[in-house]
Amino acid sequence: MPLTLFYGVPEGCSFGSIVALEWSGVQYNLCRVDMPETVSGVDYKRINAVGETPTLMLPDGRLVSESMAILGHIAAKTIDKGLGFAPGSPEDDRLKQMLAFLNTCFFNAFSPLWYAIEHPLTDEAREALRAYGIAKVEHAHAQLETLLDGRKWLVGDGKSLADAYFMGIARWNDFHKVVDRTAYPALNGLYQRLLDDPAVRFAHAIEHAEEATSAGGFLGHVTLGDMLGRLEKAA
Ligand SMILES: N[C@@H](CCC(=O)N[C@@H](CS)C(=O)NCC(=O)O)C(=O)O
Repeated sequence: MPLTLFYGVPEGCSFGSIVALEWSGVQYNLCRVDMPETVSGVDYKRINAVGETPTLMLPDGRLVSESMAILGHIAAKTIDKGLGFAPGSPEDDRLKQMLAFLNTCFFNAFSPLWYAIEHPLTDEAREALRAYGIAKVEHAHAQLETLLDGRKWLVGDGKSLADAYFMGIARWNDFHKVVDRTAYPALNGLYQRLLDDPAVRFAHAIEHAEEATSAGGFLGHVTLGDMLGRLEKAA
């Protein structure tokens, strides 16, 4: 059985894992998970106990959750393709640093903005949360601009899985309309470069349920019902 990625829509952070699978060249299926309904249901919690996407099911049926674990798994399998690096090498240390920053600081900066639109709040509370979110997103952009320090890519001389994950989060700025990205030239350059990437275009099309052109690894969609059936058979 090929790899299967359970990805959340709309606007999920699973986006980076879809891009990573495309870049990796491995064969994989996708399973679409609607948020917040399906993702919080009892069926999906058999795939991901905490009710979050993404989760990657491996060919032996093992489930790997958390973007950092999924990207780490793909990186380890793609060292020969330059997407991952030898453990302990300077590039691997930088990859882990960038992924940790993106997952804890960059992703987290948007949390107040998501909360403000997803929960019933007074106008005053919503405004306070939005102001807090805006300050956090501005700060995280400035930090990432510093970390990029004029580089074209987050790690080394070419794209890595950190760039895949970056793209899935950075586009949230367009959804929430926070910063003018051109005020951060290196970050904006990275974003614009990735916008033209076929795997990024593929992930956008998948999210929007449009016709999507894969580099070749995508085998098609499977349903949550199919996957739960497979889990039962394997048990
Ligand atoms: N720490 C997790 C966070 C995953 C996460 O927050 N996923 C969101 C989508 S970006 C989710 O599934 N939310 C459930 C919901 O919206 O109900 C990771 O990095 O993979």
